[in-house]
Amino acid sequence: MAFRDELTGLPSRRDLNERMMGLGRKYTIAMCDVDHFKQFNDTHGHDLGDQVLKMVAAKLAEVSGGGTAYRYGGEEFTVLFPGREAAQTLPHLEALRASVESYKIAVRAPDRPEKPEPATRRRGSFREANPVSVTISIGVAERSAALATPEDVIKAADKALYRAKSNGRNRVSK
Ligand code: GH3
Ligand code: MG
Ligand code: MG
Repeated sequence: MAFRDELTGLPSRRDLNERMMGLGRKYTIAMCDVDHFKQFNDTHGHDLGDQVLKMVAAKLAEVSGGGTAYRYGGEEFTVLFPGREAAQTLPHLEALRASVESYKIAVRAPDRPEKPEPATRRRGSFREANPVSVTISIGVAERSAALATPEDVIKAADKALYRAKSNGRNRVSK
């Protein structure tokens, strides 16, 4: 239905599907997934999880190297690079990965702390001293004779993403 994802403002999977129909013979697809995001939600709450997805989406939207980012679903995103070989996209994806890793997320202090805070410290103020961060893993694949359709390339990028996860996460794998 919607071409734009409500939470992140990124174009949606439907838009990606339309775009994939008109691709030429050369393109690269990256599948990006937030690391240990279930644990993040469990620790910090779903609302902060949503803020994290917005932050990650904002970084993805600004990816360099001619890529366009889409929300594929949940905490998974796709970056499409028309006319690019995978090797050309790697520095841009690495910069994206590093940018997410270095982003510090302020955690709101609990509304009712066990120990009352000094009056000077306002309720709900941000605890800048203890920021948290997230990382993403990225799998990359390019169109080739063996991977002739966008579906083939997405599957290969997913396999590369799986390798990025099993090799320790917070990395780009080809
Ligand atoms: P991995 O590093 O292997 O990717 O682990 P993971 O925990 O990120 O993977 P898993 O697939 O187990 O969990 C994905 C989590 O993403 C679970 C789900 O609650 C969360 N999630 C998906 N969509 C949203 C969303 O829109 N908002 C929030 N806050 N969480 C979401
Ligand atoms: Mg996932
Ligand atoms: Mg994940």
